[in-house]
Amino acid sequence: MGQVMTKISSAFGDWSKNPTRVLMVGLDAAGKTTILYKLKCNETVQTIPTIGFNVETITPVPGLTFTVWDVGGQERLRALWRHYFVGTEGIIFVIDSADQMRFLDAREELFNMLRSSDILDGTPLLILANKQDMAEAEPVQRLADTLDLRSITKNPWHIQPTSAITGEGLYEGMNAIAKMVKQFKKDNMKKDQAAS
Ligand SMILES: Nc1nc2c(ncn2[C@@H]2O[C@H](COP(=O)(O)OP(=O)(O)O)[C@@H](O)[C@H]2O)c(=O)[nH]1
Ligand SMILES: [Mg+2]
Repeated sequence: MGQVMTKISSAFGDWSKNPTRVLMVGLDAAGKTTILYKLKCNETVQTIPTIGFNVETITPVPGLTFTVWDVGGQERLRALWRHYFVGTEGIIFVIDSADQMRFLDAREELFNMLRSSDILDGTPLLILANKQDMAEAEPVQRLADTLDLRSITKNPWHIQPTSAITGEGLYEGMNAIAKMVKQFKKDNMKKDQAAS
């Protein structure tokens, strides 16, 4: 088992009894599939760009499931997304920090998704500013400004610089979302108790 995986197990460790579904999305080529493989076996693999609504799923530790797809274009498929939003307790939005040409596309996709239905209100959001190993990568604070993350008010969020190639930042990111998801579950439990 890879080092990243071992650390993630400790971040998400006690969740085998309390299953959690995390959605990982982003424009194509942002690095999602590479991150998945890195999380799973700490090895970098060649990936083929995903076509259409191609959903990947992995369970890196018992009880924790990542569901992954590309956003962008494919308008007619968006209606299907809702189905995956139900029961989601964490969102990871991956962005290619070196692809300046598509920052605004990424921002639009992120906000469209968050606004597409109230199902995602309150759901913790982790933004992975990926490909930070590249010379032309946008520094994370500037990327946060460009993406206008401060205008996200309905979701607790955190932005983390990463490199899926070196693995840098992946553990920190997973740790950050694990904390947010735990809090989210706690709050939901309180709400349920208050309602009953
Ligand atoms: N330099 C660099 N390349 C990356 C990184 N993450 C992914 N890539 C490369 O970017 C391309 C697209 O990655 P992929 O995981 O297929 O993106 P996806 O479409 O979001 O699943 C591949 O050639 C990866 O090797 C990274 O952190 N740094
Ligand atoms: Mg992919």
